[in-house]
Amino acid sequence: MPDLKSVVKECALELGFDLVRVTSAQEFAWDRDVTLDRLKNGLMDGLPWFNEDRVRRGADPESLLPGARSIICLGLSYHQPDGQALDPSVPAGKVALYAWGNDYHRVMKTRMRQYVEELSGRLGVDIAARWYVDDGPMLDRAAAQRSGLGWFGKNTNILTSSHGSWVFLGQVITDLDLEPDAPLRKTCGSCVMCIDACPTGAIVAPYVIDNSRCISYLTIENRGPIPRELRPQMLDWVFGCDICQDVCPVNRKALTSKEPAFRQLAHGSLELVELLEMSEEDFRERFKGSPILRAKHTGLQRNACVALGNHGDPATVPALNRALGQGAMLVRGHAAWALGRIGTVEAKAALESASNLEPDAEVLEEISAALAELAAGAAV
Ligand code: B12
Ligand code: SF4
Ligand code: SF4
Repeated sequence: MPDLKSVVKECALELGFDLVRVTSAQEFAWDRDVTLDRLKNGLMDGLPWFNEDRVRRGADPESLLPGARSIICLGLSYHQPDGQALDPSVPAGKVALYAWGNDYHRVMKTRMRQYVEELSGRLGVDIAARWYVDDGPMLDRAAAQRSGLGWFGKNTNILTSSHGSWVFLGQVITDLDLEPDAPLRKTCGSCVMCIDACPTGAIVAPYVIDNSRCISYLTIENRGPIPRELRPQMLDWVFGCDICQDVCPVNRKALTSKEPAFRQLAHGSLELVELLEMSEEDFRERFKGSPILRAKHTGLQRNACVALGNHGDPATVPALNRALGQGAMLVRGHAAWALGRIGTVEAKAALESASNLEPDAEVLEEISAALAELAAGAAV
């Protein structure tokens, strides 16, 4: 007769999860204090929903499920071999690997519900449970670390021996009394490759991200303009960023995801001019069911402008000029910046003509800054 924990684990693996470990439902007191400190020091700035109350609730599983005894920590890999190559002569923007397929919140949440039902059936009891995957106050990484599912990398991601950091993390908080697994003893050692590789300097110290410098925040969560000084450092990322994971040696041996829902490579990289010219309706249709919707239509177009400015292809000036004339306010401002970066005679003429017509003060400021850069010869 298999013991309770074996049933819990076998059931998770049979349902397709790649990793499963168990920790107690005790408070995450250390992680709570570290996270509250980060909040106080402005390192989570830009995420108004990530507040003190949320952190306190998330660090206390008992407050999420009265009578909680254990947390079953689950990992689902989204690692894919390289995406499809686009024609190199067409400027394209990169999408972080986690967003190449269907939205993981839905995929994993559905699987977790099935898991709780199946487990209740196998155990012959109606287990009390609540489950989360990046959709509640739980500190997902802290739970994964304490359960030994993986260990904290200096880029703050949870690294696993088998699947690297390319895993989504979920937890089932339950009233089942399970023997906790031990945390791993692994560390990054003296490696600092992710810190050196981060183009915006967002990993301000080992294990510390400054949210408002991270390309992932700037391209996905940020609803306003992207700070001008960070734009050149964002390279061609239009949704999320994988640089600190791509360089990580632990990820070299990561197994590929078995999950078909993540195997939809259509969104590996996106044609930038197409993004810039996409209507709101087309945007919703094209990215239906994808995490990319989170950036919103104007957010993605803003990101496309930044990537086009960094590509510097003169052939994209007409499209940027159209965006400067007809785009949303946020897009017009970033189109002006991109034209300034490209800096051809046509780009300068487009900026000058828009400076006479533009009604919005913030966009006018972007146009003036772009023209001033050109006058200084910085971008020509
Ligand atoms: C807010 C958030 C973001 C923000 C802010 C990032 C940040 N600073 O936390 C932004 C938008 C930037 C972001 C980006 C990404 N995110 Co995010 N994000 C979250 C979210 C909602 C909360 C994270 C959180 O609690 N942050 C607070 C800080 C303080 O936590 P932390 O950095 O983990 O801090 C811990 C460590 O630093 C550690 N620590 C501190 N000092 C020390 C010292 C030593 C020696 C050690 C060992 C540890 C250690 O203790 C701290 C407390 O636990 C979680 C989902 C969730 N509900 O948990 C997903 C989550 C963390 N994100 C995830 C992903 C996939 C990403 C991206 C990879 C997406 C992408 N490709 O663009 C990037 C990665 C960027 C990066 N390098 O972290 C996954 C990570 C999976 C994994 N394997 O780790 C999560 C867990 C979602 C999920 N359920 O799968 N994210
Ligand atoms: S996701 Fe990109 S910007 Fe953010 S910390 Fe990693 S390398 Fe830096
Ligand atoms: S790149 Fe090096 S320091 Fe960064 S998470 Fe990976 S092993 Fe750790």
